[in-house]
Amino acid sequence: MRVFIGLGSNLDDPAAQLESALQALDALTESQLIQRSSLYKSPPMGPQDQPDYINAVAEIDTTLSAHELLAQLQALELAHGRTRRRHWGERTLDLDILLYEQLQIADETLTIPHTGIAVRPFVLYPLAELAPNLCVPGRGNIAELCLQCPADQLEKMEKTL
Ligand code: ROI
Repeated sequence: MRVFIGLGSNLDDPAAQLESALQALDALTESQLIQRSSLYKSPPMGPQDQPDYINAVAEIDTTLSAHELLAQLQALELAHGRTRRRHWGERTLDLDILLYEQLQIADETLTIPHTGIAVRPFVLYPLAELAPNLCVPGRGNIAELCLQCPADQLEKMEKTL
């Protein structure tokens, strides 16, 4: 299955957190890292009294189900010392399933496509770097969604891999 995962961090050397998370995704059971976006820097959405975020998107190929993958990603977040300090607050590592094939899921634990996908530039633009022509079920084509999502606060960083 073709799956896109959003990565974010704003604590404990965010860029290093993301690089290490990308390696962990490549090593994930029943999965393979296909491609990764550049790193992007942006001011926090939500409470402003926290550091800037670094975000990226990864594409993996996996035979894990969406819920199996979620459990794996949550374990990875914990392994990276994630603590949830407050709602919409700072975190060492955030891993979100953005898209799982063209599946639409909404249950107690999982919403796919990810809720913020169409309105968060730090998700949409790295995703567009990997798959501009992909369709987000119920929302439309990624390149078109970008046109309606201003990216003036988003800074693309040097690709490191
Ligand atoms: N803001 C930015 N810029 N990037 C994120 O990844 C991010 N993640 C979050 C909240 C707190 C909503 N703000 C964010 O969860």
